Amino acid sequence: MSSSTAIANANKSGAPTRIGLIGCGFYAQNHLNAWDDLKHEGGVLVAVCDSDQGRAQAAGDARGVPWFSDAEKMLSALQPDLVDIVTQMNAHRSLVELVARHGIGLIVQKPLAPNWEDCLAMAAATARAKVFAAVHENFRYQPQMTRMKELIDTNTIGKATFARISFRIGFDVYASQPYLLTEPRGAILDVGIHLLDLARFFCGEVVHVLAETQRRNPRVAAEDTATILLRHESTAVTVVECTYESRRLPDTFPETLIEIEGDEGAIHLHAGNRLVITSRGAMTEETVELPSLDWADPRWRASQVAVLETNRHLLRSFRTSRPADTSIADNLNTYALVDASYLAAERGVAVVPKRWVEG
Ligand code: NAD
Ligand code: 89V
Repeated sequence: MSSSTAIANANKSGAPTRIGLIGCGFYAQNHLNAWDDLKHEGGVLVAVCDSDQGRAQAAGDARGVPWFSDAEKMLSALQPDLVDIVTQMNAHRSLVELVARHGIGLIVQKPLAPNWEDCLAMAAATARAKVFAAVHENFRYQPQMTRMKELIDTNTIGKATFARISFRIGFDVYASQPYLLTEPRGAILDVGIHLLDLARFFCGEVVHVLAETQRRNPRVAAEDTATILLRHESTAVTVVECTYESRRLPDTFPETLIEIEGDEGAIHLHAGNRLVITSRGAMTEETVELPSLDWADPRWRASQVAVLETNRHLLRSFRTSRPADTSIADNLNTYALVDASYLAAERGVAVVPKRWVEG
């Protein structure tokens, strides 16, 4: 019996899923807090690892679990059922391939990799190992996005024909993520990837992409602003826009503002998770309440709630032996839109994105 089958059987029997986390830096604190909140839903943190020994020890001591500075040693010593990789993307491929070689399921943060070739290598390694493999692409698990998807799927607005997905902020993202100042690919790979995933989530796959980028902040190496136009297979058109250089107040970080129009209505997501829903001539309003988290930082709350809801979905998927909605295989089609956006901006032409079909 393969280890994943044995684990799945154990999960069905009610044994908790034993989780190891690799990469105890800035954003991992949200993952660690979310796993704490999910310990009564079948997940239990059993070990942490960071190549920075100080960070590893701080995380391990804070949660009373063993800590390691070498991932291989953690896997061999603890044999977790599921590994949560929260390093920056330059370490994702080596860690995904390592965990897959151990026959262990995994979650890996976005962006999956710095380039398409590494993404494909990770898809191949996890498929070969037949292990659970998910990307922590978490914007679609925000409660307001779940509600919008529910409205679309229940035909509230008819057939979606247009969407505008907007992340325009001035919040200093570089303070907690200084590497964003020097990456050769900037806003599209960092936040555009979330918005492009939402475009697929709401309007389906894409047939071609147009894009313009801007570098408005002289401190950054790459683009900090992008305006992307998508034509979907459904014939819908989506505008995806992001900037870290907005001067608008109030600053809406980390919220994504969205308008989706259909042939029988529209959904408008305003700041504060306020939804204005028009369906066949009737308008209603609702505010999507976010769960209160005792560990939330008000400046990051929408993002932190997304981590909790994403971890919950991924844990449930793993424990019931179902692929994650944001499997590595699925995320390749979001990543393909990132690559197509850069190529479209570089060449000034419409670009047909690569398409990954599993199997
Ligand atoms: P960070 O640099 O603060 O933390 C990464 C940690 O990984 C560091 O402590 C580093 O020492 C450790 N590390 C690197 N290589 C390692 C290895 N081989 N083995 C063990 N540990 C290793 O980075 P961060 O800002 O926390 O970002 C981590 C990831 O989270 C990035 O991919 C980023 O894009 C993503 N992120 C996602 C969201 C979101 O989901 N909405 C928000 C912010 C950041
Ligand atoms: O959510 C993220 O991926 C972060 C951002 C600054 C966009 O919030 O990098």
